[in-house]
Amino acid sequence: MERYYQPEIETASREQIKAWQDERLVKQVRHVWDSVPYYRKKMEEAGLTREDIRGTEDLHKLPFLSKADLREAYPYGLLGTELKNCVRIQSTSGTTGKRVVAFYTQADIDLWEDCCARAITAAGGTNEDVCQVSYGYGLFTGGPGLNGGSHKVGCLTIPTSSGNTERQIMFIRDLNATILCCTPSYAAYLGESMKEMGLTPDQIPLKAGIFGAEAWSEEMRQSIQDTLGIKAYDIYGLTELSGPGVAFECSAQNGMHINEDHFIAEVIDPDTGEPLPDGQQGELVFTAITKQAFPLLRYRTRDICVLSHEKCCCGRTHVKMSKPRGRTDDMLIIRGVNVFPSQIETVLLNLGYPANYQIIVDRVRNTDTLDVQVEMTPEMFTDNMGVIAERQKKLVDGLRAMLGLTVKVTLVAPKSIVRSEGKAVRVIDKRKI
Ligand code: DLL
Repeated sequence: MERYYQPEIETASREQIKAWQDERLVKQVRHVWDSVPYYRKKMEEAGLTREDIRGTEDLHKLPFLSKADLREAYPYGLLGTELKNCVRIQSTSGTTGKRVVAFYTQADIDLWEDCCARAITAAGGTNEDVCQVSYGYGLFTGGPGLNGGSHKVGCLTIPTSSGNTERQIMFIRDLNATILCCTPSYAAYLGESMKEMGLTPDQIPLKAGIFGAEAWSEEMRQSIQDTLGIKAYDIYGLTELSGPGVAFECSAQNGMHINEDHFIAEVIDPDTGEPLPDGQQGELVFTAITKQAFPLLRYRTRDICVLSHEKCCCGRTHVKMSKPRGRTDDMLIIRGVNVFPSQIETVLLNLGYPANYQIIVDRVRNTDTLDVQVEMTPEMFTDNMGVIAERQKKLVDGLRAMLGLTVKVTLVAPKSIVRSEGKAVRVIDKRKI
């Protein structure tokens, strides 16, 4: 039987959801107009006043916010309340430019943790469960968000944070952890390590995993489920909007329900900014309608996905987003062809390789080159060059069929690609353009 953390919200009628969104959007726009001069100026430049937004039908009139705005307004320019009302900051792991700093009131933390509690409950979590949170704790939102959600559900929470793989496995086994929260790449690494220790899925007490913070393919889900003997659920979110739990997967495991009582989702054409209908792929844009301290309106996530309002068998009524296939900014353009790392991952896993790979992009004599370094499993490892060449050819053929592009494949020895404890680094782009 499907369980919900907040059934009256999660299974509300579409009319009710729209009514909440209409009312909250109008209130939020007025609040932002009055308290965030940076955004008010953007609205004025678009010829809008606070009275022009009368409901969700008017949402498309509002100007977009982008990461560039967040950098420009750093640190306090988008604050929606007095600093004395804020109790926490979190920050992105951004490697370029200024970090994004997001602010939270206690009410913002509460709603964020509620969203994470919905995700844990959807994955089957109850107060009888032991939930090991192996996302990083600190400025990264993964640890604190799932930790809060786990408390709300009443799970016994093990805040291991990321890293120290031996200790992770010790706690899973000694304390009978039933739910594991971490990035999918770290889950795969934990699985690989347990297998090496001779543990079979039935000797691992885990029953479910809540994995997100990076793109991962269906094939990778299958492989993690098989190694750990669990059901693996996707969870999505971003620091700018609170953190994990903006959307989460249910028992149907085919897309994530967006918590629409807090976030209005749109998919737009990334080039023209025009909203796209259900089923069409584009960039995901969110409007936070309940958050006080960091009330972002029409924030462009750069994540590429598809929305679906189709009825879900789990009983939840909130719109579903597909697994993001990547970000507009991690889409590679190789000799004019669009390539997402997730497409490469699909081919590798379908041909029986583990999700340990790295994509190296370069430009040699004005031509883009793409070298996919793929790790062999210990069982595959051989020094027979003929066998290796044959395997590489199969991979090149598979990738050509998927991408429409001939790329180089290099098979490398087991354990030669660095394992990640947080978000995996899949692409190294050496082009200087
Ligand atoms: O990654 C929040 C999070 C923590 C989500 C733990 C899920 C679990 P940021 O560091 O701000 O926040 O990165 C946000 O990560 O825009 C996506 O590109 C990517 N991302 C997050 N979840 C998923 C997912 C956290 N399930 C950025 N699938 C987002 C694919 C994801 N990409």
